Amino acid sequence: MTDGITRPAEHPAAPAGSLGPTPDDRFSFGLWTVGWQGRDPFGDATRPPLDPVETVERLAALGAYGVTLHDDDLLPPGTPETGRPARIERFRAALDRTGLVVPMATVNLFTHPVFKDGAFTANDLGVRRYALRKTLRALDLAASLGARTFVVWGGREGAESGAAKDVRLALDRLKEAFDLLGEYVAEQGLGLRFAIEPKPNEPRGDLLLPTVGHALAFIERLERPALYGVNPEVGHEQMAGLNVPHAVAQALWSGKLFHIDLNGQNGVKYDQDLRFGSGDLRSAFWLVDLLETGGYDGPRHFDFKPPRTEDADGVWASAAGCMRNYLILRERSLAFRDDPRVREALRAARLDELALATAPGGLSELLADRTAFEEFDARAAGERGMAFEALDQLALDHLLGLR
Ligand code: XLS
Ligand code: MN
Ligand code: MN
Repeated sequence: MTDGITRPAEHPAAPAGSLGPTPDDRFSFGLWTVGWQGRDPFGDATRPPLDPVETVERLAALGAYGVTLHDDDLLPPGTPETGRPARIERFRAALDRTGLVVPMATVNLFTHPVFKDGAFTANDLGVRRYALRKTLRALDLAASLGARTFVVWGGREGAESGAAKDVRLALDRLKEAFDLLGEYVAEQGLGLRFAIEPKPNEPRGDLLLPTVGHALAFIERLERPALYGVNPEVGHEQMAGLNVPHAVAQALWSGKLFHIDLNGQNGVKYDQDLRFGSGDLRSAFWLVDLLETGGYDGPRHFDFKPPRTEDADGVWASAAGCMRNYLILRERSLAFRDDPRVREALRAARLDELALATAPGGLSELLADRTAFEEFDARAAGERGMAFEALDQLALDHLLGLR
């Protein structure tokens, strides 16, 4: 019989200091993340509400650089107009005191019953106009707090049944809304860019703009495409069974990775919002490797939910874990990229060849080159191994800390 407590040999502690986050690491957290009270479809809250000022102080103490928010996180619905300035000032004073910044803000278009059929694509015209006005106010709030990015997650833009939503018309309304918001930002000189956050489902049966690819295609149909990018969330792409680093790489390649929501997810199921590093650790490794080597210089934003099993200490342990796991993976990625054996394995896997243009001399040169086709030994190329397995094993060794 086991007593349930394994006692492995003592491991040397991870190098202290190198894994302590600092503001230079650009870690940020949403007020709604650590502030989640644990209310889910089956159970009540397990934690008391968290004061945004306390969140700012705790995050600063943990080494984060930024805090993000929905309009309603700071100004709960029902806050009288006259009560808004005092709440904002109290929050701003905490930011000033701690040096924390607000790199991103967003709008809640999903909690209130008015948004039960969506916001910008609600069938009810009045709801759509109300949603736009609420968002314009949230844009002003974001700009006044110094945010540079405005995330829009279409929380309830979707449907549960076929005839309930004419998707082509809904996309017309979605474009109309984004174009109006873009016009406002440009005319008011708010200095904000939009990051559209895709998600395949939940809370609606099916959501519009379900994946990064859908969002990238949609952006190109807008009047001011340069104003819009994407905010991929790790778990959301995984809910659709997709490869997160691939999605993020395409966003980067398109110049559209304006922001990112980091968290953990175990495969195709409900939106788990686990601590970053939970779930698919290999995918998290490649994602960190991509962000660190791919030229992304935006915030590393955690959109996670400390499980409802946790008390306040557990909440902050969970937040610290997100940052620690990112830093561990960053350290592992650096070790991988620095290893001469890896560089050799990359060459053996012909990654340097992938970097060469396929037909630098253009179409006529390609057509004239007999070695490209008539004399090309397709059989030999088909027989040649690509050496990917050895390369991937090196990566796994590094990820597991064996190199
Ligand atoms: C929900 C989304 C949400 C957005 C911000 O699934 O992740 O938290 O990031 O509204
Ligand atoms: Mn999520
Ligand atoms: Mn998110």
